[in-house]
Amino acid sequence: MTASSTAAPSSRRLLLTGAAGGLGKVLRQTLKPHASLLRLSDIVEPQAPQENEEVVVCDLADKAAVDQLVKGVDAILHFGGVSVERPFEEILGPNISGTYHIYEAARRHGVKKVIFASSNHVVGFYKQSETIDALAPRRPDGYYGLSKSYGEDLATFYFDRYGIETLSIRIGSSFPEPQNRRMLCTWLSYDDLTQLIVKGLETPNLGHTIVYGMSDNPTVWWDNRLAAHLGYEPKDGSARFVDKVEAQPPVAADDPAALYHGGAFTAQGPFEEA
Ligand code: 15L
Repeated sequence: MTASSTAAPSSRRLLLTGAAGGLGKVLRQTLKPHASLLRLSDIVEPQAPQENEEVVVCDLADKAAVDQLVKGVDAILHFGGVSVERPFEEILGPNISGTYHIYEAARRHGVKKVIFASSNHVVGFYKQSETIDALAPRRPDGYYGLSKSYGEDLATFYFDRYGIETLSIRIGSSFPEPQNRRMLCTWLSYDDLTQLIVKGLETPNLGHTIVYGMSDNPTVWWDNRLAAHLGYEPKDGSARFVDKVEAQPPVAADDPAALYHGGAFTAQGPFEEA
């Protein structure tokens, strides 16, 4: 039997998928104090294991491999899969089948908590003039956003049917600093992302909670009051980057980057056969 994910970090065994990716590499460092063991997986080999780490190469599209991957952990931080807009065929295995495999393995092995790296692209087609909360109907802006939307549906289903709890973090733009005007609104610092994950691990009765992953930015399009039970208090904000970003050339008013929550993602595709 696995320990509860709300257990003290000294006895918390975490699986991090996508550990060789941009956010995965950051979380590998920042989550160290919050886990007794970090099992790090990716489709490409993550860096060699350090103390209290295990490294596993795993294709999320391989159901049997994912089943083995999940065995013996207390909670899963699911950050693996394709993280940008791509043709449906490239998204299907890692993101859609892969997330299903994660939940099935969680069910089979009695893992009761998942932190799911969802994305703002599940609501990417809202206009930047609109502010929405987690109850707003989803408006995915591409196949990537659709796969995250499906992941959120899996989270709801596996809670209702099997009691597996999930925090879906609709990550805005998690980079060292905001890279453009849109990201002044969507930016999520690495420290605030880490705080959200830890809140997700420690909050009891999570059910399926959806939270927008953003720092305390001067302008935001998302309302997190429905996730108040997490007690998330962002410590960073994009205000200190405003001057630097606004020195960039202006963006045309009809550019998707200036129109939609999802920015340029809303204008990608179609992906025709060669
Ligand atoms: C995402 O979901 C992507 O993974 C990331 O690369 C960024 O593009 C981000 O959204 C964003 O919207 O800025």
